[in-house]
Amino acid sequence: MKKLFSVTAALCCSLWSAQAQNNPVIQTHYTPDPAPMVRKDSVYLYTGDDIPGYPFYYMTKWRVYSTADMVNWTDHGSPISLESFSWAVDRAWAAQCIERNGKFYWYICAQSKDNNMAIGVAVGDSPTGPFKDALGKPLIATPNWSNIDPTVHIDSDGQAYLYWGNGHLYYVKLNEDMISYTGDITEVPQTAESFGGVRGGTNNQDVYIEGPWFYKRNQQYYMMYAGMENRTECLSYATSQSPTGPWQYKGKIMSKQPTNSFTNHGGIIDFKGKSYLFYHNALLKGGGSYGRSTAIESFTYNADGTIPAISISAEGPAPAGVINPYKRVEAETIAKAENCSTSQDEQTGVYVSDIRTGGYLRIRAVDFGKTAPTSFTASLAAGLAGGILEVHVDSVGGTKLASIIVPRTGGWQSFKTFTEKVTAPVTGVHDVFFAFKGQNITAGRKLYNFDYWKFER
Ligand code: FUB
Repeated sequence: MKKLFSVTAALCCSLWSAQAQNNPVIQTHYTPDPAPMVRKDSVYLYTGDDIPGYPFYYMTKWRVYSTADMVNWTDHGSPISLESFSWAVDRAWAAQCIERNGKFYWYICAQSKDNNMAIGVAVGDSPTGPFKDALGKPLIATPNWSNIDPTVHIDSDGQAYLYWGNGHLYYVKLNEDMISYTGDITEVPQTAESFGGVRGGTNNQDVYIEGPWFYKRNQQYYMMYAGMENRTECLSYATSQSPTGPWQYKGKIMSKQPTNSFTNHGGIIDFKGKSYLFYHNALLKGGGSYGRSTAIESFTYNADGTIPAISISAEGPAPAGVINPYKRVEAETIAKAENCSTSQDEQTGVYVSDIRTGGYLRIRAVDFGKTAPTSFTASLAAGLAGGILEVHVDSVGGTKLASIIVPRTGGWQSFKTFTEKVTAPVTGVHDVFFAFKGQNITAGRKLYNFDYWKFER
């Protein structure tokens, strides 16, 4: 009941919701090809890692994030990269992770040594890894450039299906071990009835391009995919009464939207009673068709199970929970970040790095409860003195709660905890802003690294 009250309070608090601008949801890295996975009370988000400025999708690693509230995302770093797959040479492209019997299977695609694209699988004991190449070789390695964009679903009878493909859509039935398959690779026939059109067909027809997302909901199977309109990818979908078709084209989900990206690639989940579409756009500062970022829209299925047309928004979803500030919160749990990035090392794990003057972190829907905190603690590391961490609520220039003047701590990776008094009373649900400031700082130099924070009372 108490939890329900807090969530309701969070959803009703206009102070922070009015200013919210969540999309793209990650601002510290470029995060294309989002693949969400619901597990218990959290959503895990698996993405690629774009490097804008490159003239193609020359990508080298994959990333993982998680959230319990759909707005504050915790960065778990990059557990796998091309280096994790001895057979992979380039193009760390779209991927999806799924759980079976307590193990996590992360299906990826990459360019293999024979210059084709191939699908591999890494396995881990937790959704954030560590992960290890399960086979030491690709799972799908036909001499084919179409072997990209794996999507996987385990049906209610336990049979798992792996779909994938660019231009062509293929599937296999995975064995229970999830790292082998039985039977032939089957190509799904493409017709106007199944996917809106055929490649090379008339210009006004939709067509399956890539990025399939296969799932089941209320006894119906869905295949969302990147279709094509005006030389740009849209998101379209088909449904079926069986996991292997026949598929029936149902139309476009995301069409003619100003994403600024040639590609689109999505995933759909239900979480805490709502439905969410994950997709990518090129709207993060410095982005472009090779600098794409995950964005999210919530939506409601029509009564007959069809998916409505969905427009992109800057706001994204509303909070589906609150943050407890009296427990350690990782600094890399972020709704919005400016002028900073994240890094990881063996000792500390992931932390907020590359912090520059004028930047900030926004954490949404922080529930201070009925009794105000008296002190604030942060774990910070600085190779040079002069940085200041200010804590505000409601906006980056809103009421100041605390301020830490950060001395040299012995190095940029030498984290020390600092505790300061809270100088203004705060109760209830607020957005918290960490403002990055400095005293006599040469323009552009980094201030400090930030590992975690909490309030005490
Ligand atoms: O990110 C590289 C490729 O671009 C993906 O594999 C495709 O789905 C498209 O998004």
